[in-house]
Order: sequence, then C-alpha cells, then structure tokens
Amino acid sequence: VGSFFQEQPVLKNPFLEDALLRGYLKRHLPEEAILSDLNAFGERVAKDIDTWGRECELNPPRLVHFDPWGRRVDHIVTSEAWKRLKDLSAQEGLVAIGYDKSFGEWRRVYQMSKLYIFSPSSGLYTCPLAMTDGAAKVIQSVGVSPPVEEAYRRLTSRQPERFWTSGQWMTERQGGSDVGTGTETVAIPQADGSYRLHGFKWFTSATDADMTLTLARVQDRSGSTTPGSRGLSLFYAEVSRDEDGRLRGIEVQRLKDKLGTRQMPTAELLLDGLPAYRLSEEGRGVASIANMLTITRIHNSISAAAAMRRQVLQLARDYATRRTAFGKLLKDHPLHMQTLARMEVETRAAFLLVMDVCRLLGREESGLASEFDRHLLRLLTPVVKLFTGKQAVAVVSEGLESFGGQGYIEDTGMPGILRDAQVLSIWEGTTNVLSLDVLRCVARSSGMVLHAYFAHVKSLLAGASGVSSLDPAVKAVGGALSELEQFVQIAASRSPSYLELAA
Ligand code: MFK
Ligand code: FAD
Repeated sequence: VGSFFQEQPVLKNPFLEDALLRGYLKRHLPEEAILSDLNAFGERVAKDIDTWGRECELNPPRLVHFDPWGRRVDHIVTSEAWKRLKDLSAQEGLVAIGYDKSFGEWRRVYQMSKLYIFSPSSGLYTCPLAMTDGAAKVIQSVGVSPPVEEAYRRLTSRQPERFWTSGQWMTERQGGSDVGTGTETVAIPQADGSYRLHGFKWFTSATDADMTLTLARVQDRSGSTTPGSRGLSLFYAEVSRDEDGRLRGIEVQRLKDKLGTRQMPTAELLLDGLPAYRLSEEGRGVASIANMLTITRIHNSISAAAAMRRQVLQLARDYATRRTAFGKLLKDHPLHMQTLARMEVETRAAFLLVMDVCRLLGREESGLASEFDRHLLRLLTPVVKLFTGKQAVAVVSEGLESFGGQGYIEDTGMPGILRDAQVLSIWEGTTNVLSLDVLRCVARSSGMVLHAYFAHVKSLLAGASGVSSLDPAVKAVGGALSELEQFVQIAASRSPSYLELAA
C-alpha cells in the first residue's frame, strides 16, 4: 500500500564532508601526504568500515564459560568485524602515529584527526585504542625497558600480527571515582621480584586485550597493606592462557548487560593470582596512572565531538536534502535549519577545543611545550572531557529528533549513537569528579593554570584574523574574561591558599 519510500541518509567520505576539519588541518598541518592519507581513510570509512562497526553492534560479544567437556575456558567470543577492526587499527597507525616522532609536534593532531573520522564507524574499537594509547604513554613515562619494552613495541606497532591492545582495570565495586580508598586488590610479592594479584575488578572494558595496567596494594610480610591512595601501586600484567587453555590468574565472572557500548565486552574479573610486574614506585599508583587518564580523556573528547559531527553534519544535514514535509525539503524550513545550525555551532566549539588540547599534547611530547603550555594542558584536559561528554548527549539527542520517528528506529543505527554517547560523561571520570579535578589542579598550581588560561584566551582574541575587536561577540568574551579574572584575584587575596579557594 502506498508508493512512497523515503530516501535514507547517505554516509559520504567523512574527511571530505568536514570543512571545519579540513580547514583546521590546512591552517596547521598542510602536509600533502597527511591530507591524502586522511582522505583515503575517509573513503575507507564510508565504503567498508562503517559496515564493520554496525556488524559489531548486531553481533555483540558473548562469554563462553566452559568447553563442551566442562572445562572452564572463559572465552570472550567477538565478531569477525571486531577482529578486522583490530588489524585495521594497526595498519592505519591509529595508535602508532601518536608515537611517530617524524610528525613532530603535530603527531597528536594527525592521530586524533584520524580517530575523529573513524570513531562513529568504529564499532567502539576506539575504546581499546584509547586504553592502548594510554598504556603506551604510561610505559613511555616510566621508561621503555624490560619487562615492558616488548609490550611498548607491540602497543605502538603498525603490524597487525604484532599489535597488542591494553586494558585499564581501575574500577572496583567500592571504588570507581574514589579508587584511592576503594581499591581492595592486593599484590603479593614473589621471590623473583614479580607479584601475584588477588582482587575483583568490577568494570573492565575490551577485556579481550592482550595486557593491562591495573592498581593494587602491595602486601608486606605480615600481610598488611597501606590504606588510601598512598597505598596504591601501578602494575603491568599480560593476559595469557596456560597449557590447558585456562586464563592465567583470571576468572571472567560475567559480561555486563549495558545500556550501550554493546559492541565491546565489558567484564567483571576475579583476579586469582594474576602474575604482574610493578611499574610505579610503591604508593605512586594513582600519580603514575594519571598519564593514562590524560590520554583516555582526550580520546573520550574526540569520540564526543565525532559523535556530534556524524549525527549533525553527515546524517542530519544529508537527510534535510532528502526529506520533504509541508511541501518542501527540510533544508528549506528556516526553523529546522536553525536547529541544525545550533548543533553545528556546538559541534564546532567541541572540535576546536579538543583539537587545541591535542595540539598542546603534541607540543608537550615533542619537548616544545612551555611551562604555560603544560599548565594549559593540565587544566583543559578534564575541562574538555567533562564539557564534551555532556554536550554529546544533548547534541546527539537533538540530532536524533531531526529524523523524526525514524531517529528512534533501531535498525537505522541512530539509537546506538545516542546510547553510546551516554557513557562519555561517566567513564574516565564523571562530570563532578572531573570538576573537582579542575579545582585541585588550580589549587596545586597556586592558580598558575588559570593565569595560563586567561593569557591564552586573550592571545586568541587578539590574534583572531578577520574579526574586529569591536565585534560584539569578541567584546562579550573579553568582558566575561576580565570579570572572571577579577573574581579570581579578589578570591585569592581573601583566601590564604588556593586550596581553600578551590574548596
Ligand atoms: C572511546 C574513548 C574513551 C575510552 C574509554 C575507555 C574505557 C573506560 C575505562 C575507564 O573508565 S577506566 C576508569 C577511570 N577511572 C577514573 O577516571 C577515576 C576517576 N577518579 C579520579 O580521577 C580521581 O580524581 C582520582 C582517582 C585521580 C583521585 O584519586 P586521589 O588519590 O584522591 O588523587 P589525588 O590525591 O588528587 O592525586 C594523587 C596524585 O595523582 C597527585 O600527584 P602527586 O602525588 O605527585 O601530587 C596528583 O597530582 C596526581 N593526579 C591525580 N589526577 C591527575 C593527576 N595528575 C595528572 N592529571 C590528573 N588528572
Ligand atoms: P561513583 O563513584 O559511585 O559515582 C556515583 C555518582 O557520585 C556520580 O554522579 C559521581 O559524579 C558522584 N560523585 C562521586 N564522587 C563525588 C564527589 N567527590 N563529589 C561529587 N560527586 C561525586 N572502569 C575501569 O576501570 N575500566 C574499564 O575498562 C571500565 N569500563 C567501563 C565501561 C562502561 C560501559 C562503564 C559504564 C563504566 C566503565 N568503567 C570502567 C567504570 C567507570 O570508570 C566508573 O563507573 C566511573 O569512574 C564512575 O565510578 P562509579 O561507578 O564507582 O561511580
């Protein structure tokens, strides 16, 4: 009945379609080889990779506890597409580029641009990649030497057969945000200098990883441990199987039944004598894993900006050229276009903020960062993560509505984008926990991070080409900035320390 069938939105090359990304790269990184790599990758994303990502959603991982003869195997069975995405990630250098010195201070902008194109089609393979990148960063910061030299090479390899991914096992039942107090896992020293870990990790994503970084309390000879954050150390462990095919020192209790992120396995793990090596000094676990948090929080922000970009620019905008209502295409309804324009502005702001953080990270890692840059990077990392995580849920939800009822229909793939956006403000630190992190870093730097921020915004306003200093928007930002600066000065003069100011 009825002869009308709506044309569906079409995903085109996400690099070519994204004028903001291309404009940003042309200004900062105008290397032909890089632009053509991103173009070719964008083509691959639209033609093949998007289908693989969808396959991961349709064919989610499952846990097989026992083999047919009753032996415990704890096998996490993943889809073929998930495995292909691992190989592709190595080939395309999705982690490796970030460690390739030949790209100098722009290595992170290049890597994150690629991940930005990849993320909404990746079947959430960006999750293990984020943790893999974070683990490589931690290893680099503690020193690329045995026992983690080989792991570092594998994490940053472009060869699929050598490439490893890493987990990040921090959260326990008692301690998610508050890992310092809530971690119960203990590390028992062995005669050869290694450790055995015993405990229960409550959330471990992409649990098919080859290795992990995790936190535990070293037990002394009397069996006691030091409570609180100062009692935590950072450990490296490989996920391996013994001759009988059983996981060494790990039991996979169950896979989580989640609102979204269903493409990848998130498990509860019992650590029952997992062999591990201590990477940090005793008691420096949280400070050492903070390097991982910086990287994964930036990845999170890229995923948030990318989800908004896909929902708005690629899909909603395309649909507005195909769907007719009240006698004209949606693109010819000013009110609909105003809605899309608002989402576009939000998305642009998110993209520019996160790219600026990637630029700062690249400067820091190539030894070019000033003290000013380092302060900015420390301040803006939690800010960009908390801001874009929340923003993504609102913008993606609005984007869904721009398809009317079709946005709510499961096999359009759109509900999955919304479900997956919801996690971005939870994992890697919730919004409030990151807000407190901002205050702590203000306090610990005696306000220096704020001064760096004020100076940065002023230099951006002064350097904005083609924009007059009399422009109302520029004047408004300048006014708000001086008010904030004055507030900070008054508060600081009344408060004996920035710690109290933060409180
Ligand atoms: C798709 C892409 C996304 C990828 C997703 C991957 C899958 C999801 C994986 C996860 O969710 S993993 C679990 C993530 N968990 C968290 O993010 C925990 C959130 N809680 C916090 O971040 C708390 O603020 C924190 C646990 C860090 C508080 O612990 P403490 O022990 O009370 O911290 P404290 O005393 O403030 O700091 C201890 C040391 O760490 C200090 O160094 P010093 O001892 O040298 O002074 C701090 O400066 C340092 N530190 C803490 N946070 C830092 C940091 N350094 C740099 N950056 C930070 N953010
Ligand atoms: P809680 O800490 O109990 O927080 C509950 C509420 O209290 C939140 O609103 C929070 O903002 C608020 N709150 C907490 N402390 C404060 C405070 N001081 N002031 C104000 N408000 C506060 N973890 C891993 O380690 N590895 C993983 O691979 C991993 N994968 C995950 C995958 C998924 C899909 C999900 C959903 C989670 C995953 N996590 C993982 C766990 C995640 O990092 C934690 O859930 C998160 O850090 C929050 O911790 P929590 O669940 O204990 O929440």
